[in-house]
Amino acid sequence: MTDDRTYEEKLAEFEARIERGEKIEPGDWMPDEYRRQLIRMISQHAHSEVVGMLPEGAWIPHAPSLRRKMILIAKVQDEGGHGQYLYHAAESLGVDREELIEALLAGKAKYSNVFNYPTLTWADIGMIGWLVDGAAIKNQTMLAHSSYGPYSRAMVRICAEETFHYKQGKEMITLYAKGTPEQRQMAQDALNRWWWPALMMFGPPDSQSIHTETLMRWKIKIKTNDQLRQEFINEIVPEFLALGLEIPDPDLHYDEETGNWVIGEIDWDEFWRVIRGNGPMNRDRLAARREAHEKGKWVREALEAYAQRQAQAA
Ligand code: BYC
Repeated sequence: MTDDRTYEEKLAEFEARIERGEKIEPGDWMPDEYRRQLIRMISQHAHSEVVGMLPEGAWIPHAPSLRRKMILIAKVQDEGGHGQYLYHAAESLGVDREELIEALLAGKAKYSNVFNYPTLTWADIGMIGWLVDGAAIKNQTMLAHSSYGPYSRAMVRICAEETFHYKQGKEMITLYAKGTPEQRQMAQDALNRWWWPALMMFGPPDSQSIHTETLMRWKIKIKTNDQLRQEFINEIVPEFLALGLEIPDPDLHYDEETGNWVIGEIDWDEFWRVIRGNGPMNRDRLAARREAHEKGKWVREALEAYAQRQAQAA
């Protein structure tokens, strides 16, 4: 059946559907820019999950007990699974997964700033679970209401698993903050190093954000970067303070009038440097992904050969 509607008519119907709270599904008409924005965002998100396995994965051989090792292995596996859901969600928009991965390996695709920092001590594992996954959950709970069906459904499932990650991280840091002076120092040091990169995860300030306006118009994002960052700060600051940990920000203060914890200036030069490939661990992260991709080549070839055999037999 031919569709005789003009572009303007299709756009108006598309926007009316979003306004009514309907989900847009893969076969539905959508503006090219909506598709392009989703591919950009979902693929960056998928890459973040897969690259995000590396800083924590490095500590699997050094976990201090069998219980901690099992939890960490499960968490890192979950992140790989999240990458899979998200590559699938991106593929539902007509893009090829191989192409997306090639862009990552070539250093052309972005992934979350936060995974370009090293994990120096075991407490970093707890801090990533609590602080980094906490920030991710804040953002992803919002994205679970996204207008694109496959992305919003992937977020619901991912958030459920992330909640387990968050709890194990919080349990660990709570234990260390109340533990020996060495453990307490380790927890504080981890907070000092992960605080600012975690706040940067929400993206640049609204005044410098390029995509927020378009994403919010089509309800891909429901809140701005600064709104989510502030909500997260308000939730997490009292929790760290209650444990006697110090937030590494001399300007942090509570504003009675707005009910907000107000932070000092974020070093946005550092953020842009890191996301453009010049953070402390960018080169190592991409080298590790390239090596893993190369080592997995025989598996992809075997799967391809198997699929061809099945097709011939059918
Ligand atoms: N890192 O216009 P803006 C996890 C880029 S993983 C890097 O504000 P937008 C976990 C942005 O892409 C969870 N780049 O963008 C896994 C844009 O560049 P391009 C990861 C960033 O889209 C393993 C430019 O800056 N979560 O939880 O409106 C272990 C301008 O930004 C970042 C997601 O991926 C950043 N932080 O808003 C443990 C969530 N921020 O594309 C845990 C999905 C911005 O023009 N993504 N940029 O070259 C989003 O929600 C949004 O894309 C963002 C940015 C809030 C990140």
